[in-house]
Amino acid sequence: MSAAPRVVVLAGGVGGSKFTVGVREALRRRWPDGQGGSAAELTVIVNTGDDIWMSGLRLQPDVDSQIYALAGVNDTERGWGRAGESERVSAEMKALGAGWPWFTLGDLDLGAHIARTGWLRDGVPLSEVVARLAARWPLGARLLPMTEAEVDTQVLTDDGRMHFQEWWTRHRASIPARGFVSPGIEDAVPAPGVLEALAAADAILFAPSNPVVSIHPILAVPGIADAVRAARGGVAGVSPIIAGSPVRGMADACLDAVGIRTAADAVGRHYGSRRDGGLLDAWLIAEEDAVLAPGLVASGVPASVHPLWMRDLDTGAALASAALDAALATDGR
Ligand code: FO1
Repeated sequence: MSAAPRVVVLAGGVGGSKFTVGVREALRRRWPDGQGGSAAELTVIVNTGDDIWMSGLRLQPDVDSQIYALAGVNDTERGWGRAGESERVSAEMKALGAGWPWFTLGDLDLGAHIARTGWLRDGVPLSEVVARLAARWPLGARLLPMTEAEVDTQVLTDDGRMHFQEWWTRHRASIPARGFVSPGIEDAVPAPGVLEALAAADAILFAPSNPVVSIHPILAVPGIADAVRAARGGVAGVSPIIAGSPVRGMADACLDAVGIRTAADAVGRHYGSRRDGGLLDAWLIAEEDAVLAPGLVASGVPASVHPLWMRDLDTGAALASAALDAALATDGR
C-alpha cells in the first residue's frame, strides 16, 4: 500500500459535504490507522460566499453543512441544518416580525450561530472560530474557511443586487441572474493554512459543488487559484452536472448567468487543464455523459468516465476513491 496521502478538497455545502464524507470513508478504507480513522490527512477548504448576517447573527451555511454531514448529525431529507431539529426560537422570531419568514433557523443550529457570533465579537479569528465549531464532534477532517474576510456573494439582477441567500432561498433562483459578485474579494487573503495545505497536498479534489457560487468564490480569493495551478500534487475535479442537469440544487441558473452551458463538458472546459494554464489534471464525468469524453480529451481536458451518483456511503466512497486515484496518478507538473 502506498504512503497515506495528504488530501485537500475544495467544496461548498450540501452537495460538497456528501463528497467530503465519501472522501473520508475512502481514506479510512484505503489507509486505515487501526483505530477506525485514517492515516491520511483530509483538509476541506470551504466556500464562505454563502455566509450572511441575520438578526445580528453570523450564519455560515456551507461551513455548517460540512460540519453537520461529517458529524453525521445533518438533516439528510431537507438537505440543510440538523436532524431532529425544533424551530421554537424561529417561530417566536416570526411572531415578533424579526428575521426573514423565508429563512428558518433550527434551535440546535442557532446554538452554533450564537457561539460563532459571540467568538467573532470577542475578536477570535474566523479560522479559529471554525476550528472550535468543528471540534464539537470528531470529524476526521480539518475544515478551513477559504478566507477570514467577509466576501458574501451578491447576485446581479435587472432590478439591482441582492444577497445570494435571498436569491437562492427566498426566490429559488427564479429571478434571472445577470452575474455574481463578491465585494471585497480582490483584497481578501486566503485563511491561515489554506496555501500551505494546497502546497503540501498529494491530491487536490474539486467536489461536485456548484462551479459558480461554491467553487468559483474559493478560487477567486487571490492566491488560491495560483496555488492550485502550482501545486505539486495532482488535481481532480468531479462534474456537478450529469446528463445536462445539476446533481443537486439550481446550478443551471448560476451557469446560465455566467454563460456556461449546463453540461459536464462545458464545466470541464471552464476549469481547464493545468497543462494549458487551467486547473485540472483529471475531470470525472458520469457514465451518462460518456459520449462527451472523447471531445473533452481531444480539446485537452483529461476526462474519464465513472459512476457519479452518490446514493450512499459506498457509492460516495467509490467516487471519492476514483477521484483520488485520478489525482494521485498525476505528478502535478
Ligand atoms: N435553505 C432553505 O431552503 N430554507 C431555509 O429556511 C434555510 C435555512 C438555513 C439556515 C441555516 C443554514 O446554514 C442553511 C439554511 N438553508 C436554508 C440552506 C442554505 O441557505 C442554502 O441551501 C445554501 O446556502 C446553498 O448552498
